[in-house]
Amino acid sequence: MTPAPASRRFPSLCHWGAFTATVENGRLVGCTPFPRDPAPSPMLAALPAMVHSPLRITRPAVREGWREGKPRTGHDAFREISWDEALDLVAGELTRVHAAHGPTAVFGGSYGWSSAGRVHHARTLVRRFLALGGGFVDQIANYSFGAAQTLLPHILGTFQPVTGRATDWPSVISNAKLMIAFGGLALKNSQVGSGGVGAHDTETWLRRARAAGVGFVNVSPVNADAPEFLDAEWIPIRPNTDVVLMLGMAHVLLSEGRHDTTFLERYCAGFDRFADYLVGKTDGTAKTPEWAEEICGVPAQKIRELARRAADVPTYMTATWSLQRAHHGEQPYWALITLAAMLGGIGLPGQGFGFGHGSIHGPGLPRLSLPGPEIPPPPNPAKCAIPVARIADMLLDPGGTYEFNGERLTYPDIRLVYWAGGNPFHHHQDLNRLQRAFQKPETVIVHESWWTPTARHADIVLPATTTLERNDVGGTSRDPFVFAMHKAIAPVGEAKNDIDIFAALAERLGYAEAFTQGRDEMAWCRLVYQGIRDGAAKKGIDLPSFQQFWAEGVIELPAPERDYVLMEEFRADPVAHRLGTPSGKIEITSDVVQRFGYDDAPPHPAWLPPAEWLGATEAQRFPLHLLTNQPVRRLHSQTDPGPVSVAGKILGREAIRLAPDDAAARGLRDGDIVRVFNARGACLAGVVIDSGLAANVAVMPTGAWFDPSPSGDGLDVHGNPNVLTPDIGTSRLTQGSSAQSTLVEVEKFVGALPPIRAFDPPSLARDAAPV
Ligand SMILES: Nc1nc2c(c(=O)[nH]1)N[C@H]1C(S)=C(S)[C@@H](COP(=O)(O)OP(=O)(O)OC[C@H]3O[C@@H](n4cnc5c(=O)[nH]c(N)nc54)[C@H](O)[C@@H]3O)O[C@H]1N2
Ligand SMILES: Nc1nc2c(c(=O)[nH]1)N[C@H]1C(S)=C(S)[C@@H](COP(=O)(O)OP(=O)(O)OC[C@H]3O[C@@H](n4cnc5c(=O)[nH]c(N)nc54)[C@H](O)[C@@H]3O)O[C@H]1N2
Ligand SMILES: [Mo]
Repeated sequence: MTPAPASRRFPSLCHWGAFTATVENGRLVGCTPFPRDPAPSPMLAALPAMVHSPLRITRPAVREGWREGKPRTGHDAFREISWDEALDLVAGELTRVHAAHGPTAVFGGSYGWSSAGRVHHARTLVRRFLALGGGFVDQIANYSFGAAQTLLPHILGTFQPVTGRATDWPSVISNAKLMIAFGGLALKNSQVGSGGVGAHDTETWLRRARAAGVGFVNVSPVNADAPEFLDAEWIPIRPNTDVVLMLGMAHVLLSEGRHDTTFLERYCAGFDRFADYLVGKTDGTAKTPEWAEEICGVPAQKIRELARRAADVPTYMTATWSLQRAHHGEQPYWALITLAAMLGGIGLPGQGFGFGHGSIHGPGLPRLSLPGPEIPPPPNPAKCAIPVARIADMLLDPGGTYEFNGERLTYPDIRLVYWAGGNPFHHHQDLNRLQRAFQKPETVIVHESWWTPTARHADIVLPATTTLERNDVGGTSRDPFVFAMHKAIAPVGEAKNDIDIFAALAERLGYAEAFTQGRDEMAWCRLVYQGIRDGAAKKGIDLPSFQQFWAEGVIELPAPERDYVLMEEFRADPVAHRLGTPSGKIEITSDVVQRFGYDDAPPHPAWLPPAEWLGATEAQRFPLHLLTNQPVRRLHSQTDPGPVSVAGKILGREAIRLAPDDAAARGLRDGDIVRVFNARGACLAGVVIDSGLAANVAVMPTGAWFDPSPSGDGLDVHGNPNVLTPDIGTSRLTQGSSAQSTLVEVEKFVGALPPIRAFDPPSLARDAAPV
């Protein structure tokens, strides 16, 4: 009998949950979910295969053809080099570009989710490294809620309500009778929290709400956006037209005198100007339910009923972040706040509005208001940043001007791109355009653990460890747990920790001390933990010593003594707790936004048709509205080659969901491979027929690894929908991502299926012996 291999267990964490890593013979063999987690994510099962995947980058590598200026195709060959050579190359390129062009020629925004561990958070580290090295061009806001992040300060004086700071579930459960969820409450999204999740309890809270008699309404093009146990009423809506439904409801409240005039006078500014728009004084069109029905497809009678119901019973309203990830995506958010103001429940227990309940783990979770574990990067001496989603515009148009939130700005001339902890060839829109934009810089440097599409577009690739290969501390302000993440296995291949790569580069560049501050890994872990401990101490909570925390692997912060209610203090005393807006009130009309004079961002909520939607002329050529939502089987593009994600593919391609009539009209059946296309590009996908979709709506999750066809015809053979999405800002006000405003056509794919190459490592030459 052979003895069982010695098995060791380590506490660990990723964005989709906490777990115990089981290690045998130096290999990760299993992930056992955190015992306190009532609904662990199935995505945990992808980790062992991913950590030991043949797609791991095991040695530093340089792209063949880089020095000769050959285009970056995503399928180039690489040559492996030693760490010494690689670090000299990177330090040399940074020095050369800084000397010749200054810090604004280095782009280091490096957007992306990186790891749940906060010491080794790659994006934070690259910004820290570049800031201390003289500066760089950064990225501000995010793809998640970029439009809201810039808009909400004009209306509420802060964007906190969009980050997940919401009225606690217990308050909603005891007080609300109706919850209207624009974009639904899909549990697939609450698998994930940036910085990790302790207990996945969104389902628990939703079930309690249902049991307490809260009625749910799911306003979404997708029925599956509400879990069945909610018995939600489904109101199918045309994508990107929620603002129209809300305006129709607002019109009912106003014309039937059901709006709360006292609340509007005391707590809001500019309702009268909005009312003039609502009744048609300003543009000759009254925003009646009949007007709304024509545009959003929801019957006028239904709009009336919903408005009356919301006025009759205590109502809580939420919207997913996806609503604002669309052209003119500010409008549904502004309209939702306005609608809640007209209903008068803002600041009362269980009423008013919130955001993100269907987007992420955490909104509504009772949690003490404490900062999560983090080490913010130092100030950037170059003082230059672009709105995150304007990256391709920046690369393609150096010196070009653009507008953003009241400012006219100029794009810098980028020579070097540095990315660690993100995958722009997943996250950005119009990837064929991004690929053209990526030809502009002289040098692209990427730290990655796997040969992702972004690593394949780099010139110098440095292999990074995964969280299992280092010690860290993880957690988020949206969750009451803080986790110790123990190093479970040795680095795979020659992979190094991002922090050590940057320290070695800083050493070569002469600022090692500033970068490391003399700390090693465990000293950083202690520092991060101490930050949480100090924050807790200020609230009178005594947390255990680092030693004890590290040994036990987890701490749980106590539950708050009373429910948090969004804007409760403002409601109680609007003078003492005036908002950070110019009027100190909720700005239903904003004079500041009016002064900007943007025709794509008026001073109050309004219907502005997006460039692409089912009512656009474009819809004659491309008659399906494509929603690219978050994937149920992975986090964005992470673990896409792993077993959990791959099990959801159809002949290796990403799935596209089509309504039965839309499929029948094109002669398509379940399992067919189709070409999804528009004027920007095309991708392959496998058909899934779904009777729970609004008419003319197609749904494809994001994150299939970009696999451009070698013929250069703009076809992605794997099913990455970002070859189809438009690369335009939400508006000049917020310049967010407009991913959800996409029209496409679908046709049966004929001919031999092209092979998927994204899951094979690139061709790798090796001319130096491993060190
Ligand atoms: N069409 C469309 N596009 C979208 C969206 C949409 O709804 N529709 N959603 C957008 C949103 S909200 C977001 S947040 C973005 C997400 O975009 P990203 O955050 O860029 O996507 P990820 O796939 O999470 O990429 C993270 C990368 O970091 C790498 N990584 C992880 N840990 C480490 C580490 O420790 N070190 C290093 N060096 N690398 C590491 C992973 O391997 C992975 O490649 O996508 C956006 N794109
Ligand atoms: N499993 C998993 N969960 C995730 C992520 C992941 O990659 N995987 N990513 C995380 C990240 S980074 C973020 S930012 C959040 C994003 O959270 P969201 O952006 O809110 O997520 P989505 O899944 O794109 O959208 C939620 C639902 O809104 C609906 N919807 C789309 N457009 C419209 C519209 O115009 N009107 C209405 N009424 N509904 C619409 C879609 O049917 C969709 O299912 O998700 C997080 N959660
Ligand atoms: Mo996001």
